[in-house]
Parts: sequence; C-alpha cells; structure tokens
Amino acid sequence: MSEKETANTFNEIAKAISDLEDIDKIKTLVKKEINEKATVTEIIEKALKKGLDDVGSRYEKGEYFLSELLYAGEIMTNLFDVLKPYMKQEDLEAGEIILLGTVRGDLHDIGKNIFAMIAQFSGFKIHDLGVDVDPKKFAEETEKTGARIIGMSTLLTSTLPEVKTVLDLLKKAGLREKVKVIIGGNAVTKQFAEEVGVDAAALDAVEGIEICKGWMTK
Ligand code: B1M
Repeated sequence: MSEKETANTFNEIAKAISDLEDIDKIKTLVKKEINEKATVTEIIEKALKKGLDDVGSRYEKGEYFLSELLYAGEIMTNLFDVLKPYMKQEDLEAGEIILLGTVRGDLHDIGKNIFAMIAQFSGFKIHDLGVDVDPKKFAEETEKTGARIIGMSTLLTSTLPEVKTVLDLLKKAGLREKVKVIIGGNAVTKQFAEEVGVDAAALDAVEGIEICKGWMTK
C-alpha cells in the first residue's frame, strides 16, 4: 500500500468516525488498515483521534449533542478491542507502576485508556483509578502501590485546577519528591504544566510513554 493510499484510508476512518457511521463498518475499515500496513499508534493518532476531534468540533457548533458524544465513546471502546491483539509487546523493563486516573469531575476516559494500553505494551504496570478520581486517592494509592509515576488525564478546562489539588496533597503527604507526575488530555498545554509544577505534559499518548520510559532509565 502506498503512503498516499494509507493517508486516504486514515482519512476515510476519521470521516466515518466523525459521521458516526455504523460501528461494524468502522471496525472493518480499521481491520483492513491494520492488515495492510499501519501500526496501532499510527491508526490511533492519525485516524481515530482526528475523527474524535471532528466530533468535538461538530458538538461545539451545535451540530451534535451529548448522545453523539456518547456514541463516539462507544465506537472507540469497540475499536480498542480490534486494536489490542495487534499491539507488539516490547521487552518488559522493570515493570514500573504508573498510577493513572482522570481527575475529579471529569468522566472522559478514552485518551487515558489509550495511554494505559500503550504503556502496558511498553512494559509498564498500570494501576488505573478510573475516572472522576478523588485527589486524596492519588496520594493514598501512591503510598499503597509504591508507584514512582503518577499520570493524570484531564479534558475539561474546568477540571484543570484538580491537578494542583493533587500536587498539593502529594506535598502534604511528603510524597511529591518521590514521584514523577505527568499530565495529558485535550485541556492540557505545556504552558499549564510548567505553571502548575508537574514534571511533564504530553500532547499525545506516545509522547507520554516516551517521557515515562526516559524517567525510568535514568
Ligand atoms: Co466531552 N468534551 N464532554 N464527552 N468530549 C470534549 C473534551 C470537548 C473538547 C468537546 C468540545 O466541546 N469540543 C468539551 C470540553 C471543552 C473544554 O472544557 N475545553 C467536552 C464537553 C464540554 C463535555 C461535557 C461537559 C458535555 C456536556 O455534558 N454538556 C461532558 C462532561 C462530562 C464530564 O466529564 N463531567 C462531556 C461528556 C462526554 C462523553 C462522556 C459523552 C464522551 C466521553 C466518553 C468517554 O471518554 N468514555 C465525550 C467525548 C467523546 C468527547 C470528545 C468528542 C472526544 C474526547 C476523546 O476521547 N478524544 C471531546 C472532543 C475532543 O477531544 N476533541 C470532548 C480522543 C482522545 C484520544 O483524546 O483524551 O485528548 P484525548 O487523549 C489523547 C491525548 O490528549 C493524550 O493521549 C491521547 C491519545 O493521543 N492523553 C494523555 C490523554 N490522557 C493522557 C495522559 C497522559 C499522557 C497523554 O499521561 C498520564
């Protein structure tokens, strides 16, 4: 398959997601692409994410409503099942634990789950706290699990302050110096990360995993 054909199929998948087409049809498109050439991360970043961004824009314009956002979430859950068997397991390093969760007040979990999926296949152990996570839980579970990395996802601008709340609690518990903190999600910017004082922000899941790998090999 030529590069141009691959790009066309990425666009076709993104459009099918954006148009909220039948799930089985989208699954077939993804299966075809993965059998042809593309890697799982390419499909996620160049097709799936683009499609979901379009859904978001259409929601902003008032063309789509909450039910459409929910259906987009359902499409993604189905696509994860298609993609999982194709992920290559890298040689496991130390099996470091990443404590992961979507911050309090935020129910979005697609990006977090993509991060978790890629991290697991990169040799990390994921301790997933789920969505709408109470800030105290991050501190408590850090102590319980001995995790050296905390990952937070936040897609809503309104829930960005939760990151600071978690950092403050970690400091109070004397844990801040023992862990690296990384954040990601649609609402996150590198500038916000610097201002709030986390160790890193990732604009996509692959970048996030590379940062975590870098920390663990130092
Ligand atoms: Co909502 N939603 N949503 N939504 N939703 C957004 C985020 C929004 C941008 C849409 C829009 O208006 N354009 C907007 C937020 C605006 C803002 O605050 N700036 C929005 C809104 C407003 C809302 C509600 C308030 C709507 C309402 O109720 N009126 C509501 C909030 C509910 C709540 O959380 N309390 C709501 C609800 C929902 C659903 C539940 C229906 C559904 C989520 C289903 C689910 O997650 N299971 C949903 C969806 C699907 C979306 C969009 C369309 C798609 C989100 C998504 O999954 N993107 C979204 C529009 C958009 O994002 N453009 C939108 C794909 C995903 C792969 O991207 O999560 O950014 P992302 O993850 C990326 C990277 O950011 C990174 O890696 C991933 C892969 O590269 N990453 C990390 C993520 N986490 C990381 C962690 C890391 C490292 C990297 O380290 C730890």
